[in-house]
Amino acid sequence: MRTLLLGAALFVATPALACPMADKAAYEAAADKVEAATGTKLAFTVEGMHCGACAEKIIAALGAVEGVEASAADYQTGEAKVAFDAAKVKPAALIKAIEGVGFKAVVAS
Ligand SMILES: [Cu+2]
Repeated sequence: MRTLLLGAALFVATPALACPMADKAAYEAAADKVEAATGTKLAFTVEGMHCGACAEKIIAALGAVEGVEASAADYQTGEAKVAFDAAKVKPAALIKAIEGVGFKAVVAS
């Protein structure tokens, strides 16, 4: 039973850990979109990301905030970048969105 559970846990964990190179490429493509966006740009240092799925969670949470134009998150460096309409959303709301899915974030200096 114990072995079976461990096997299942590894099976679930594998896809996200399968290819850090692909995750890096996905991050760079997303970061390029943030750079190309017209809005205000801000970088965050995020604590607690450990795989591509964590990064996806953060991107989804930021994307759901009204006023966010583009976002990117890299679990390998703990970095997140957001382009947003400063008239519609404040940085504190972006941090709240990241915290809402279980991560800690501070504005990167
Ligand atoms: Cu993860």
